[in-house]
Amino acid sequence: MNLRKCLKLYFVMGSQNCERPPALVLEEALSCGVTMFQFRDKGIRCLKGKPTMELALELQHLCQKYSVPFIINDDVELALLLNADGVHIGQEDESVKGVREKIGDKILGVSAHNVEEARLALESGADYLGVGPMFHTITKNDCRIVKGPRVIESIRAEGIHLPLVGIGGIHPGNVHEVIEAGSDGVAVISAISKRPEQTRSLFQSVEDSLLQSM
Ligand code: FQP
Ligand code: MG
Repeated sequence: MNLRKCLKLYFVMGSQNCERPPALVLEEALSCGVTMFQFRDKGIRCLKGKPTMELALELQHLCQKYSVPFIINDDVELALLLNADGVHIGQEDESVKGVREKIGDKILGVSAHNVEEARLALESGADYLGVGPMFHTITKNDCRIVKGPRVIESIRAEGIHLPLVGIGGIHPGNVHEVIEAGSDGVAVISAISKRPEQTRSLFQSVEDSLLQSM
C-alpha cells in the first residue's frame, strides 16, 4: 500500500455531514474512486457513545470491502479498539509522539497550517500531513484563516516531501491549484458528503492535475 497514492482522493466524513445514511454515501463514494477514508463524527448533530462506534464499524467494513485505508479522527482509543488503519490528529489534539507510541506502525496523519508545524510533524513521526484550509469553507466551524495552496508550495520549497493533502473548500474546479502547489491529492468533506455523485469528477480532476504537474 503506497500512502501517496492513497491520498489522491481522501474523503473525510461523519453522520453530521450526510443528508442520506452515511453508509450509503460512503459506498457510493468508494465505488466512484475514493482512495482513503477518515471517520470524523464531530460537532453539532454528531452521534455519541455506542452509536458512534457502531457507525464506525459499519463504515470500516465498507472500506475493507474496497481495500481503502480506514482512518479515525482524534479518537486514538477508538482507532485501537477497532484496529483501524490509522489516526488523524491536529495541533489541538494529543501529541504526535505520544500517539505514535500508542499506535505503533499504523498510519499517523497530522494537520499543519504552516512550514513550522509541518517540520515539527515530520520530526515527530507523522506519515502524512493535512494542510488547510485551502479555500473558504463552512463545514468546519473552528476553521482558521485561508492561506491557500501557497502554504503547500512553501512546505515543499523548504524540502519537506512527506505525503500531503490539501483540505478545505476543495471542489472539482480548484483541485488543480492544490495539486500544482505540490499536493499528492485532496481531502474533502462536503464536496462528496453533500454530492456523492460528484466523486468521479473529483477523482478525474486529481488524476489530470497529477499528470500535468509531472
Ligand atoms: N486534515 C485532514 C486530512 N483531516 C483533518 N481532520 C484535519 C486536517 C483537521 O485536528 P484538526 O484536523 O485540526 O481538526 P478536527 O479534529 O476538527 O478535524 F488529513 F484529511 F487532510
Ligand atoms: Mg483533531
